[in-house]
Amino acid sequence: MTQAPERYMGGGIPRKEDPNLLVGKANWTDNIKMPGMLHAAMLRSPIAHGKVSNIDVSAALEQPGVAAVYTGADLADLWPGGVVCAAQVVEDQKNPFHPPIVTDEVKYLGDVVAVVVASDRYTAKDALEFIEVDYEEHPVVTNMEAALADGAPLVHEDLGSNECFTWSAEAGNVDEVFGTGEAGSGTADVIVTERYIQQRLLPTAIEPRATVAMQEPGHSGFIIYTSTQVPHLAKIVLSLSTGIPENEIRVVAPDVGGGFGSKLNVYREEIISLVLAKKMGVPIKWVEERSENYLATTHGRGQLQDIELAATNDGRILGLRVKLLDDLGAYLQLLTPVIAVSGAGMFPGVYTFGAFSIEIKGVFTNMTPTDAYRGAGRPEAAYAIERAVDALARELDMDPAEVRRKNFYEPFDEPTDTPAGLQYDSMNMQAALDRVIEIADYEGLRAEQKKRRDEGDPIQLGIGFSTYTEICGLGPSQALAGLGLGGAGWEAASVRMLLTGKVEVATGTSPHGQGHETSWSQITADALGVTPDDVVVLHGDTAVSPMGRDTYGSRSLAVGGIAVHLAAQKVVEKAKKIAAHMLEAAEGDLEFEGGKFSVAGSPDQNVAIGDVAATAFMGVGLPEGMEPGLNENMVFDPPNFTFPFGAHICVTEVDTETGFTKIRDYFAVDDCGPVINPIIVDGQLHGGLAQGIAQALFEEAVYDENGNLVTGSMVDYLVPGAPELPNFTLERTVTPSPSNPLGVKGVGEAGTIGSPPAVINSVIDALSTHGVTHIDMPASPWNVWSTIQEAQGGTTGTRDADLSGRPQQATDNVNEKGGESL
Ligand code: MCN
Repeated sequence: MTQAPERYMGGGIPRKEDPNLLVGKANWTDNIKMPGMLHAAMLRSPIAHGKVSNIDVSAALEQPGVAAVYTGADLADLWPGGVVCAAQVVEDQKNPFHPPIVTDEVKYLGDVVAVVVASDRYTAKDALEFIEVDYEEHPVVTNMEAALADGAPLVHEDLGSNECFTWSAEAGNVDEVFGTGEAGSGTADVIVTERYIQQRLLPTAIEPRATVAMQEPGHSGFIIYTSTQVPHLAKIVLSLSTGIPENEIRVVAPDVGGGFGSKLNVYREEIISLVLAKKMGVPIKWVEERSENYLATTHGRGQLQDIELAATNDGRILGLRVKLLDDLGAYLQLLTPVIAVSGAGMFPGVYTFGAFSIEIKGVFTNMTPTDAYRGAGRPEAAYAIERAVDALARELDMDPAEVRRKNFYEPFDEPTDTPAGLQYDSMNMQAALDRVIEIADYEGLRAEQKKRRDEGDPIQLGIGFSTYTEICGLGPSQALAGLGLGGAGWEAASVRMLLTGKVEVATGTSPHGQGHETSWSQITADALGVTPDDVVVLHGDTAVSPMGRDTYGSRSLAVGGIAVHLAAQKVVEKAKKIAAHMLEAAEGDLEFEGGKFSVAGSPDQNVAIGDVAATAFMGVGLPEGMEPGLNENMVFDPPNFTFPFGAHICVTEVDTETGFTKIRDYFAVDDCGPVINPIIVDGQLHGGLAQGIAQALFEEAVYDENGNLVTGSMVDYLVPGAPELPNFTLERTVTPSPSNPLGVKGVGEAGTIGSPPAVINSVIDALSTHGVTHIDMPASPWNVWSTIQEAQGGTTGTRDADLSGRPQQATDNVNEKGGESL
């Protein structure tokens, strides 16, 4: 053990994880090879809705190398629970049974109809061609408003409607503020009415999903290696699906190449692999292909947002009314119904006002199920309020920064009530906004913008703001129960100092790119007075860290990292008792610094914590009655969520002749409380911003009216790369959270939540002299160009977006007291 002279938290030590990842030594699930292992391939429905009237697998069975072919009927008894949904947002939510392999009807393109098991993946895949299936096609519905209309085709005939649930909440006197909804009929002078579309997105982790399931050697139970964010959740859910007792399932997440929320799920392919391993008695591997990933892995977003913002003539917000349609897809995955509901409380954003109401309708459609995708409900909320605040500024002819400032909370550092019934933990929006305005040279930008406008430059400059907050650090068990998730928002850690003074940390978090091995090592090193190199962090295996709630909702540091910190402190407390005994001093007289206990006033009388660990291990010379070992556990259940926040400015150059948008600069001042590792935090922000920009400018899952995914591969689905992205200018303010002893807040999703409205507000700002007040995401060149033409009364032909069967976009409709509808 080397001497630790300094504090590691706050320092940018390089990520421990990277060397293995960079030199090809990572252990991906697809690298796993087991003796006798067979490979599964799924036969997926080529239509979006229909009855399977006949299925003949005999020819496939005859193919060389094929070991088995199963239909849903063959395996139905082995998954009594089906694919599990763990969220119940209202009592009368409709929960259709979700079979891992269908038995009678397919409900979306890619639904699984049969599985082939063969000697290798290519043989299995080739054999799919020999399965004969007859379908009776049923009508398809891909548009949420159409799905709710009388006489709409029903995704689940037996449920009698495509409405899965209606969830609503209200606070303050909404009716008084809005009156009849006309400006002036209530207390509001101005009511801004907007409709926004959150287009569906296709999660594109570098590593698609993969699973190896088998009987655990030497045990009666099963081990499932799977590319997941949630091994602990998977253990429970696989048990509920299959009836295999929970204590006979061990889940291991090897190295996981990203998840972004899409691997916060337990999928049919994991269930199928497990039951095949059980039925066939051999290890079964399934690996998702890239274009299969776009059909079979949950999609993100998918909301239609109607939002009304009420304000006074001088820009003071009085109330907010939101109506949402939430596109669930054909089935409920693990958390589908709660995604929009968990974002509901974030619609008021960083603004304080009195009246708020929201209604969310979850709608079944014949498309891939939606579920968590980086931000999961909060990017949608931040986008809506940040767009609406800009619309208000436009309506009142005020500077967007001024309207925002007028409605911010005064800085606070204790929990503060919000219009949506949450308690924000701490906030200083003024500092973040001041700083971003300064580093962006806002005045200079406005001057340049004016010059370009005056000169009629075809390339116009856009300056877009976003001032956001988000709810993360999921979360207090009690609050999660209130959301319909049952509870269990804690996180666990074990910290053990070994005989040799080295340290093992077992964490219940399950990193898949976030650098927990590094961050948790820093936290532990500071607590124990060792170096991060003295610490090994174990994770992602339910046998190694049996208590865990995994990684999502930017919870890992604020809950799991705190559990590590507190467990390490318990180790120090116990070590102090032993040290006092060893030094024959009173415990109260001991000081602990730099890994040494010393007697106050006589520093030569000291003992290193490593020597204390050896004594504790040997069990000789301990205080009477003390248990041997320096090994402490902690389960931390936070009292509140954490609410990071930030102020962003996106500077775009929009070519009004071609519609091409270039992000020239992106300035972000974010506040996630004290930072454990600035390199990791910058990396999280870079990735998050890139994902938000991707939604704003590039990505959209487009379905045609027959339920075919038109953007079914990376040729059609535009994932931006480094050349499409700007250099980010990042700064931070630091406002500690009272929710945990280190004051930290999450950062894993912050960039994705803050950036889409900054980009779109910027594009609209650039085009405001062309009469543009609204544009949908993604602001592709065609979309921008045709929006300009429409704003100027021209025609544009057919827009790509019309193919999607999305609801027709209402034009902005801004009512002003005494004014006309625009
Ligand atoms: N951190 C820090 N100081 C802070 C806040 C965070 O040093 N004040 C560090 C933490 O120690 C941790 C990292 O930043 O190493 C992220 O921490 P946190 O914000 O707690 O988020 P989680 O670890 O819980 O990660 C989840 C979050 C989510 S929800 C998605 S989605 C997402 C994301 O992380 N998916 C990712 N980042 C991702 N990054 C990669 N590479 N791949 C994904 O799939």
